[in-house]
Amino acid sequence: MAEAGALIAAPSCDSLSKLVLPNASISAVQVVPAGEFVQPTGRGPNAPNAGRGPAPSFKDVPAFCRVQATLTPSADSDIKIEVWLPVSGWNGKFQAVGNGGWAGVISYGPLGAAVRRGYAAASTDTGHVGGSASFALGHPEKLTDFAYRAVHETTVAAKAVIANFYGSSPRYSYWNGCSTGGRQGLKEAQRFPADFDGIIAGAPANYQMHLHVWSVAVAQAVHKEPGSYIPPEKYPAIHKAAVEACDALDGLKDGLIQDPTRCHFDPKAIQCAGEDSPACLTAPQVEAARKLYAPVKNSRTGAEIFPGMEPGSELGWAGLAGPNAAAVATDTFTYLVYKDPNWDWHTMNPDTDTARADKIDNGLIDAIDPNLEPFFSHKGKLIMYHGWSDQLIAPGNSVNYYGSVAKKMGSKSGDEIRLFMVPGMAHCAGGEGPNTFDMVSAIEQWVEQGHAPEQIIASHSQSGTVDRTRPLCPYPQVARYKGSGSIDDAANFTCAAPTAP
Ligand SMILES: [Ca+2]
Repeated sequence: MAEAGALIAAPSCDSLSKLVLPNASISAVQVVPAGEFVQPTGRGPNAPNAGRGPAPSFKDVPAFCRVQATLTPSADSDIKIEVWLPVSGWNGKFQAVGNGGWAGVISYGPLGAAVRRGYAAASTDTGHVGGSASFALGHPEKLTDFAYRAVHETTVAAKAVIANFYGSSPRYSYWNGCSTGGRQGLKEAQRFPADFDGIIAGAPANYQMHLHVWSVAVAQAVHKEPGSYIPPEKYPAIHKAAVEACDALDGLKDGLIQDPTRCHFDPKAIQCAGEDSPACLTAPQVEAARKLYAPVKNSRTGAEIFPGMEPGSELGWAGLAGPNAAAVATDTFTYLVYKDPNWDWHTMNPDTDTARADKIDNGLIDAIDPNLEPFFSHKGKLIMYHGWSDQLIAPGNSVNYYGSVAKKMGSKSGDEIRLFMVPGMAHCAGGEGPNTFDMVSAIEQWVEQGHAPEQIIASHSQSGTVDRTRPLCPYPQVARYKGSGSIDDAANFTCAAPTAP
């Protein structure tokens, strides 16, 4: 049965095909009836969502006007964007959603989630197809599109499409992204401070050059010699030992390490006494595991290049410490730094290659500027979050960026930026800790009502049933048990300053 709203709005959706925007062409417009969106499929590794988890469901996405456009801010640009406009029940607001890895695909799942909440939403592929950085070879303008231009241009175009469709501009505009999407959000705050009123930046890959030096260094640590490699069947034993060593340090035995920075677990604790087995580590594996927990440093100056894995992250180590270095990281050197498809990751030298990558990037992709004065002056609010068990981007990176902003902006920063570290959460989602939470409501209440988030309730589910809730606390606060009641109920916890170690 067609919805009345769809029938009324269809003509104006249609008319968007004639909309003229600078450096843009509308390629298709259509009303998608409620629940009928089907994610485009492609072939091979470049297919939308390939290797990025199960395909999202769109069954409960209400009817929307789907606008597809191509943006060409440079002669070499080929930026695909989609703007999804609810045909009825628009909440008057705009939400742009971020990408993962090297992008190269529209983020359909997050678009659907935004429209479900009544948002007009937008996503871009950032100007190339497929999740590799090979597009950048010989295409500096396309690299600029990936680095920041595609997101900004998408935002400008989407706001124009929204104004045209509804007859009014969005009352509030938000960014919502994790990983590369977190980097994109921070880049927006730093470079285009007027684009968004609120930004959610999860587990940001905002120090990409250093992040990828570290990612490759992790692979080098477990491939130093054949005996260094830690087979994944040993991860549970390391994980168990780390959690057992540090669980109680936060005052509560709950299987979670509330603040891993206080945990000084030495994997030598499970070094094999006799026969090698999945329950213990050989001496070279102990050495490799120690390197994974440690930050990567410049061997001459001692300067930290990037923080290490935290205790608790072990179950996800295959992401970077598998049989090969992660392609998302080696691509930075292959296609951006050395521009040599035959570059061998075994040859990376953190001392020299960090400086080389920094020099070549020169702040293009990296988004580490701590000066958020223009964003704060625009009344912008920034929520960051990061799982303490992140296996792909060391969580200390978010602590470092947050700290750099606090140092630069002084006492103002607490009113404009908050960081929520998530015990036991892996990269952007998943993990043993409560890892499902509603950052969109938190940023809405902060931006629209002036209520800064004092805590955000997170939940953990097993087979679709919630088995634990827990407050996430603004860093450096941690969730502290009140001393009575279920440890699986958030009501029995309070956000408090960390106690002295
Ligand atoms: Ca604990």
